[in-house]
Amino acid sequence: MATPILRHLLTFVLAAGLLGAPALRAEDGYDLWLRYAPLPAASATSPASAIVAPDNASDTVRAARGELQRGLRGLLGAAPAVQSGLIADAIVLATPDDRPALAGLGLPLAALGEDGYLVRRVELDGVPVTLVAANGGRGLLYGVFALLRHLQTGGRLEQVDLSSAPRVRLRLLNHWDNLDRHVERGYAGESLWDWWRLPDVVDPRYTDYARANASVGINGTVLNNVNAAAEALTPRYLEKAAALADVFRPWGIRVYLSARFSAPVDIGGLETADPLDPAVRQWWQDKAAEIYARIPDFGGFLVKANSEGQPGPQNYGRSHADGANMLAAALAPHGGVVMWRAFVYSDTDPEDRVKQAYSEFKPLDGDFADNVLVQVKNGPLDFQPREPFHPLFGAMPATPLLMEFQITQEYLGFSTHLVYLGTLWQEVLQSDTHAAGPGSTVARVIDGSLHDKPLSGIAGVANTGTDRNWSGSIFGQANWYAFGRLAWDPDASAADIADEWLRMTFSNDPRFVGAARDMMLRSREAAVDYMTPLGLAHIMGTGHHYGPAPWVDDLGRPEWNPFYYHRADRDGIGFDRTRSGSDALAQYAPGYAAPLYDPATTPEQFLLWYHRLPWDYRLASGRTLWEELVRHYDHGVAEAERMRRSWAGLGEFVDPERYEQVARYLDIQVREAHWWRNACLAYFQQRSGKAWPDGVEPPPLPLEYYRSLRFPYAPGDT
Ligand code: GCV
Repeated sequence: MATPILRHLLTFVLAAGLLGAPALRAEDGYDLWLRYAPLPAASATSPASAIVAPDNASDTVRAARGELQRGLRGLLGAAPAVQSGLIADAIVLATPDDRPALAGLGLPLAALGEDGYLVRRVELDGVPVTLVAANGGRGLLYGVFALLRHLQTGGRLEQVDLSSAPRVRLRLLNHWDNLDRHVERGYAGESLWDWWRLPDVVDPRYTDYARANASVGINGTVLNNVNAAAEALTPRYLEKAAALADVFRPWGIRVYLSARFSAPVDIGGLETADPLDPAVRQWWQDKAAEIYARIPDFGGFLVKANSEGQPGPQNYGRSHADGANMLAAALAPHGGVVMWRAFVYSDTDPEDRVKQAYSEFKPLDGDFADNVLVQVKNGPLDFQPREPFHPLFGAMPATPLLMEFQITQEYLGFSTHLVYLGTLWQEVLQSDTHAAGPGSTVARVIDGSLHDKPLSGIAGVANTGTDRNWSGSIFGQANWYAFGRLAWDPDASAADIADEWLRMTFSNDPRFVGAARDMMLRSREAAVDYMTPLGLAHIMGTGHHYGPAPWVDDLGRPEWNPFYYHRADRDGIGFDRTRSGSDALAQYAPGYAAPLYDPATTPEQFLLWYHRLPWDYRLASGRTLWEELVRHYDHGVAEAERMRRSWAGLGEFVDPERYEQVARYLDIQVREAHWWRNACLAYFQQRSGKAWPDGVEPPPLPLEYYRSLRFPYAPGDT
């Protein structure tokens, strides 16, 4: 009997043969959204006659030129030659410096800054051309990728008219990659960085990584885990990091490192890492000089300090600002920055965990040096399927706040669940902090415009690894892509991003794009519903965070336990964060918080995040809380099944290899959605003592079964 993959291949070959159409070539996902698949004859755009670029091109312009050739070769079947003389219908890459004629065109180049671009049809010295203009090499590179995206998504060369500049300065990936290649919370194989063989062996894959990042405007990468090994700062590893920096540089990507705060002791032979100790300060200054000697455009340090066991300034009775400023002083002469993480919660403080970062950092507003950004996760807990935005956004007007999103799906089913995160990030970025009145969105805090901050940044915890498809799954690539596009423009639409990713990754056929975009846009809400509906959070398995475990209540510290976050018993469920509880709401501006004090005016998506309510509490639907909880879990499962059905109808648009991988993963997702639903409902039913609502299927197995499951080899664990 034919296996599913064989069956699919057969259908494919037969269909292609019968219809006389060429079969789609098998693809393994390595090419990401940069496949440059031939444009169908009907939509083919007129070819370009040549690529015109300056003779004395920088490495970055050479990279742009090469990418344009590569892209056009794939899309149009032939790569135009590169030359320096103007000819009609050429694509011209130009900056005002190398082509003074640009000045006469009245183009709005000043508004583009260093990285913006403009692509349009113009007459240059009387010759009609497609112009890619920018103020420097990086802008040209981004312009080339924008032009290629335009063609890949069905646009025509002769109609091109694009202009864009990034709203955020630092657009970074954070790799939680250890030096032994284990990736903390990684679900796509090992670390891309082959530390052991570097710098002698420089994998060509590093260039493809840089191309992919540059194509979405990512301009920096933190190579190593925030749970940092001090060895990353030793000469041996700096040499390796320098080799990576050399590969990334032409693509506009700077290298950053996570710094372990105790490095002066761990590798420096000092007896203290006290940030006010002159010898410690000198050690970091010397270390910075050593790094810049090897990596002249080194970006700076990312630091996790006094968090989850990492050392930090508080070990010496100093503040986070003391620690950050000491490193900032070492980097400042070289132009580097410090990204100091606010992901802190104490192992002794009984305060509601989601309040602790604000309590710690808000009083430090104004104390940080100019080259420090405080890096804040999107929500106050930890990358849950849904959380409110972090109360620090808008609350530190004197400090640049750098957004930390998680691209890797630590709490969202790992790489085998299709969960498009563009919608999650958009929800956060469009949240209104009300910090300076209505319209003070998180996006405006992050891009620096709300509080007039020249330094701004967004980071995404990478989902890349050695898997051929980079992200562990094909649809996981969409999250990498969407992160980059939102980092460039935090007001971009998640739906538009999904649309363009689908077109570049699979097909421009509207029948495919419409159905697949619908899957993507519904997928995050589906995951919320089958995992943590109505504002529930952090009920995943201990340590690995795989699967449901709402029952865990016996770990050493209260906030390690899922039970801490829902507190379900006979009387009700939820965490009271109003005045009668932890009053976490007081950390938000009144314009945001006021309606949330009352459950009746709290959006249902945050109901149990802010309120503890009896099971018979009636929601707007007229259903009780218990009935609504059951309904949401059932809806999540139905949505997962719907995704699988939708994909089953899309086989004709996708090559067999990628089609099959997505299909098999959707099988896993459906199975695990059922598992989540059954395990959580079995548990909450037992806690509540409520009868199953009419027509609802009780879980097929007893609670004890779900509780007995163990996953000792789940990937990505610490
Ligand atoms: C890198 C969560 C994750 C940890 C991670 C930590 C952090 O707790 O489970 O793996 O550590 O966040 O962001 O520092």
